Amino acid sequence: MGFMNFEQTGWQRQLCWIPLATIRSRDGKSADCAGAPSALNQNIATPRGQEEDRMLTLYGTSKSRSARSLWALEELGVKYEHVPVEVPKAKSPEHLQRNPNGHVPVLNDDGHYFWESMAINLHLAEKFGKAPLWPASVDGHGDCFKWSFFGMTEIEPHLMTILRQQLFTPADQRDQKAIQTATDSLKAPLKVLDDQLKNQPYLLGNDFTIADLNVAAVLSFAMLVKLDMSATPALQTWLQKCLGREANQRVRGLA
Ligand SMILES: N[C@@H](CCC(=O)N[C@@H](CS)C(=O)NCC(=O)O)C(=O)O
Repeated sequence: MGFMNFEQTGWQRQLCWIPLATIRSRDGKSADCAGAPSALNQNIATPRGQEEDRMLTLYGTSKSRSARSLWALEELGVKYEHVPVEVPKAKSPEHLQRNPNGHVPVLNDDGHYFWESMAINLHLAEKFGKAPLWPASVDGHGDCFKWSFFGMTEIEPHLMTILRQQLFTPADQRDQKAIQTATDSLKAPLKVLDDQLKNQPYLLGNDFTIADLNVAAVLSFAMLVKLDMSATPALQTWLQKCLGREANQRVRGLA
């Protein structure tokens, strides 16, 4: 079988998009989403050309898409505060002030609020990253945008369809046709990735960049649904390598 053999963590129990959790939050008890700060990374990187006196706060539990922004922060080694807002609290009045969509993650960068996980990561990479994580050239930046948007638009929606069906819909109510359509729709973009990775270790070449982080973070959902990726071995190898990075492993230990 071509299933990825990753340990499944709290995601399955606490998954961010779990409909019941969302319904519960909309039913009231919304109130307070300000958890106690749980993580203060001690590795300090400074924005290029500035002294480090600004404050970064990332809102969102690691059992949500916030994991990808926490991963970016950990890779960058920036000092940040983590407020692990849980998904059912994302629609609370307090959190809606941070993000009118009522979603996590949200980044507060010295009073400026950013939302959308990929935007957060690209912003962080541009501001705090150095080559190779954030490439030196403008064309390299374009490649990071390209792969990140590709991950969000060509891959994530199909994975979410499968995930909602497989993990949150009772077996006898699953829409098998929707699962099959989503699985079929993934074949082409996964082959694009596999082709890109056949002759080079990372998406842009020899080095891990924010593009790899963003696409691998999206594809981490594929493991939760045990997607068969045996037809794309180069992609499998790359995904194992990316998700196994120390910075990502640290995130799995966060609230
Ligand atoms: N496109 C957004 C999606 C964010 C999103 O949907 N986050 C989920 C958690 S993984 C959420 O906050 N859901 C709360 C809700 O729907 O009430 C991103 O990538 O940041």
